[in-house]
Amino acid sequence: MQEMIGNTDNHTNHALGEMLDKIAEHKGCGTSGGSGKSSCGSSDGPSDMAPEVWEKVKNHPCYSEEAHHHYARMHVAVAPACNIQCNYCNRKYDCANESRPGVVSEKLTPEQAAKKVLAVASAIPQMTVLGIAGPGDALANPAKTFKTFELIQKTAPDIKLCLSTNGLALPDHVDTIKAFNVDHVTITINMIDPEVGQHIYPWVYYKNKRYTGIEAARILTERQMQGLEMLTAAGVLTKINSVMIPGINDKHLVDVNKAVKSRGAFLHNIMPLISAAEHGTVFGLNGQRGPTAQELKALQDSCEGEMNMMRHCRQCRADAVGLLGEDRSAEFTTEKIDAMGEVVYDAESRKTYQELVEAERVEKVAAKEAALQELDVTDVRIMIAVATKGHGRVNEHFGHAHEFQIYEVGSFGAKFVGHRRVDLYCQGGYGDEDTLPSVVRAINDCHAVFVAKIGACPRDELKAAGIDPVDSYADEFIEESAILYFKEYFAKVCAREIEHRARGDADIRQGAFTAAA
Ligand code: CLF
Ligand code: SF4
Repeated sequence: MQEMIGNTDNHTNHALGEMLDKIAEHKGCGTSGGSGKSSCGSSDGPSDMAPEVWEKVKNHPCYSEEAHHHYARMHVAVAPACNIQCNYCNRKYDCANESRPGVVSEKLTPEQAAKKVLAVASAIPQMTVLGIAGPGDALANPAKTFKTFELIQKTAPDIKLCLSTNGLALPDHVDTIKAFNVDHVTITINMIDPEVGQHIYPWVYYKNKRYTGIEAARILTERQMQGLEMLTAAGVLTKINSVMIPGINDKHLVDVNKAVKSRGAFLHNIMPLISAAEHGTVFGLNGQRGPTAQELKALQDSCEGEMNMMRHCRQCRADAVGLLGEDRSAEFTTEKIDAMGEVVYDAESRKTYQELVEAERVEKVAAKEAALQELDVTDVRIMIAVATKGHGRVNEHFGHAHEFQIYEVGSFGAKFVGHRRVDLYCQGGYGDEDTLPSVVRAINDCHAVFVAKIGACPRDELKAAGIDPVDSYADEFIEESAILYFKEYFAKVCAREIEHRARGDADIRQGAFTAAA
């Protein structure tokens, strides 16, 4: 049994019991050797998959967790219409299958989109993927979606093409998807049982007719499964998005996971329902809650044995630009792009920049491997929150973090397991004391928080909450730092326990002596 050590005493005590058995087994700390390394989920690297698959995912920030620290994606909002209705969607806003609810994107024509892609690609050379994810459904607007792909393929052939769909129209477009060399398709699949589906989809519009209830859900699931099988047969990588809706499909998503895996899906991304009355959705208005972070993680964990799970999704908007987790869309509004005149696409300087990124990735992996050497085999794990603005490094100040990336660390190494959004603590150069408790709450199951810099006040508050504020790894690689920290932590815990045991033995001997006397 593996245990998680958080910052609570009972967790610690329980895990230590397990750890002591390991210490006994291995005759003390530091003597056992063995790596116990594993990689899992979308953190997989080139040694975990076929070379042609690695080639497709290595620079895609959504399909490779490791790549998302280095490479960016952009969306163009060219697809306004939709052919189904989801109870978590309000058509005033972007498609909630691939975006945070309540967001409105600036709609573009394919020609405007093509110009925007060139402008962004020139300004952000690590932007490697163009996705079409709404604001409606990419394949309910096939002419606009494929026209955009055609224009990009001509002007910027090095950019990967990606699309997201609810799947209803998918079987009709697999040939075109293949013809445009679209290597990545996301299908949102929330159910495989129409009995469940009827509570999520009030209607679908199929072959010029509107269907409702169980019949609507049955048509949708049949088309989704058919489309997935066709994509797999065509060699297109598929990611399945599922929205976790407590009480409606939460338990059922385990069956969805098995069904999509058996049909060749590459990655499963279970996202939380985000539901609020002000979004004006059916679920928002009837008080349907979303899952807690713990419920989401438990479901993701339970599915992990079945297939790769994505945990770094940021539910981005239909005109998102930048690294996942950052939003640079405001820098590239239609007004600003129109004012640019002709945009020249400089493929060479993009290539040069990406070569530097690749060199940094190699350095990062080597640093991680070196840190993993001689780490004792143990089932102890801790969680660490990290403030980062990219490149896989600890390079963000505590007060400037909009989110913390969460890593689980143990003898297997450091594994990304999620992220926690927080309100900005530093406002106009001053710490916002009202915000601090909510930031601490967001990461209170973590043992430490790694930051580039932190002030005295949040440092004290974190310590009081049992979270170790660590700024000694500023600008270092995250995974290497996390492993080094874990080693130190583990050595300290072992030493303390050995001392504790020795004291316990002495007390027992003392007790025996006193009793005998
Ligand atoms: Fe966009 Fe989606 Fe392609 Fe990525 S997003 S179409 S696969 S390029 Fe990525 Fe954004 Fe999550 Fe989507 S983080 S919402 S999974
Ligand atoms: Fe809304 Fe997307 Fe569902 Fe269409 S598929 S109803 S746009 S969430």
